[in-house]
Amino acid sequence: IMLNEQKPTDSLCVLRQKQQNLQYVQEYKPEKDDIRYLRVLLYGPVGSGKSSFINSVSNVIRGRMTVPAWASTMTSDQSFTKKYETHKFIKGRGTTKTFYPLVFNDIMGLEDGTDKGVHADDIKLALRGHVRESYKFNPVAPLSQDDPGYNPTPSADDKVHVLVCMMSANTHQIKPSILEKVKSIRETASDLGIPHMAMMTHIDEACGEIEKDLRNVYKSKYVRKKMKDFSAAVGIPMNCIFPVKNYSEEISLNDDIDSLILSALRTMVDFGDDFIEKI
Ligand SMILES: Nc1nc2c(ncn2[C@@H]2O[C@H](COP(=O)(O)OP(=O)(O)OP(=O)(O)O)[C@@H](O)[C@H]2O)c(=O)[nH]1
Ligand SMILES: [Mg+2]
Repeated sequence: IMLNEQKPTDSLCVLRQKQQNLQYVQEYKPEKDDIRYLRVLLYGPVGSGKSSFINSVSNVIRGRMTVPAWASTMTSDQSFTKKYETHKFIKGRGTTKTFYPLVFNDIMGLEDGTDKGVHADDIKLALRGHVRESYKFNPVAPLSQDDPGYNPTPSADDKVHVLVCMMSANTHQIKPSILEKVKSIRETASDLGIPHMAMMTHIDEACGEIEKDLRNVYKSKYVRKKMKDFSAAVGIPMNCIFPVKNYSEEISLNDDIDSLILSALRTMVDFGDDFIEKI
């Protein structure tokens, strides 16, 4: 009998890896009685693609395009997202409908300057679970303990299990005041033992070769340099920074977009789960 031994092509490898990561993420469940959800908190400059990433995850995890409800359709220097909101993803349909035990929190963007955008202190409070659902951020003052939006007694799954910084590859230079905020948030996360990783978005807009073919991402000197500079500026190691392209104008799913999103997602699940196992 002749074995039909075929050398897998690049495409096959990418597809197989994507399928494995998808299954891994879809089947993930925290193994702790008091933790129903693994909670990921996204933060980063205005327009970096936080809300778009949540939409993208929804597409990937559900295996179909979903209504892009949360991202802005325009670019502005002011944050489109203004509230603290938990996003869950529907699993199944009709009577068997539930949610995946992986949730994302979206927040207002970081802006240059002191009284603009989300306050770094608010992100620190969110890490500990003190920010209530639907709290509307106030750029002028961080959440105070007597505000109804303050939750004095967070449960184990109100707390953040993995913190993710979103950066756009399509910006010339990240403003020093934003880098300072990122650094200070990073320190707090590290004091709390919360894992921190980063994603570089808008890679398609930053580099023509990537726009042509997303698989050129690991060959792009430009993106690599962007990631290195960011890594050096805030101290997030290179192997914790993931390049992604969000679903923005596509009308159907795309394996190359999915596979980048899924490698980042799988690492988020692993990092978050390590933290959950520790607490
Ligand atoms: N080409 C491209 N466009 C993107 C990408 N990510 C986001 N966008 C677009 O960038 C714009 C801003 O994206 P949002 O997801 O609203 O950004 P955000 O970080 O939530 O911004 P704020 O809520 O304002 O802080 C939208 O028009 C998105 O469609 C990407 O990877 N590639
Ligand atoms: Mg947003």
